[in-house]
Order: sequence, then C-alpha cells, then structure tokens
Amino acid sequence: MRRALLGLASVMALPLAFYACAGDDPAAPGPKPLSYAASETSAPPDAAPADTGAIVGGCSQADFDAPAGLFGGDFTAQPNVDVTFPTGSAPMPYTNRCAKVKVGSTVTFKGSFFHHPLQPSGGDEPTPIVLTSFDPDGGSLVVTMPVKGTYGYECMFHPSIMLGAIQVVP
Ligand SMILES: [Cu+2]
Repeated sequence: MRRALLGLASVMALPLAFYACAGDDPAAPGPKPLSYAASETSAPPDAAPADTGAIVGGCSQADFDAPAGLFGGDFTAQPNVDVTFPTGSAPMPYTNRCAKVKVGSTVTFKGSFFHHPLQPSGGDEPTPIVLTSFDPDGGSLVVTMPVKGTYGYECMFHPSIMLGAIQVVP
C-alpha cells in the first residue's frame, strides 16, 4: 500500500511541476523547488544551478524543456514558434515566452510593437533580437536564430510583466 501511494505521488508530481513552471510569476522564485523535487531528488533545492540552469527572461531550464504549450517549452520539432502579445495597450505576458528552438528556426513576434516595444534583455551576446518599437510590415517580426544560445527579451514599457527568452539548441 505504501509503495502504491509513493508511485501515485511521483506520477502526480510531473503535471504539478509542469503547471508550476508554465504558470509561474516570473518575478517569483516559485517553481524551482518543485522542479528539483520532480527530477533531481539528490540535489538540494538551494544548490548552485549548473551552467544550463541560469534564468534568463524569467525562464528556467525546466521551462525550456517542458512539453510545448501556451507558455513555451520545447519547440525543437517545429521550424517556427509564434510569440504573441497584446495588440492593445494593456500589458499581458507573452505566449510561448520561454521557448526552445533549433538553430536555423524562426521566432515570429506578433502584437503591437508600438504599445509594447520589443528589446533584448539578458542572455548571450550578440543577440538576434533587435529593438523593435514600430509595427513591421505585415504586423509581425520574424527573427531567425542562427547561433545556439539563450536570448532574453522584454517589453520596454512593461518588463516586469512582459518578458521571456528563446533558447536555441544545435
Ligand atoms: Cu508592454
């Protein structure tokens, strides 16, 4: 009976961890302990993260590795990922804000760049994400990701609410 309960607990930890990563407030350090509990039982929660564990744009490695969903995750199976944000002036978090893609793929930013100017923020340099404060032709900005690395971005006006990162892998 005890064994069955333990099994149930470990099965339930996965969706819990994903939910916490996907829906976390980027300002809060919330999801870390849950991620460790789900995958690295030997590592204490406060251990220094590995070099792949640096948080850029409010995104942890667990966020990039999560199954692709509205809040981001692993999009390496797709040649493009859309990152959308409001067309009005009220701030809202980017969709797919923590996305992992393959080298050579594209990220398409869609929203009002006038109300939410996009700018690079943290991560590796040089970044393929350039400051964009006017709506491009067609209303979306397509950024090709030529080099592996992790590239943070944010809205110039609402960086505490609108932030994210693209992790580019070989
Ligand atoms: Cu904004």
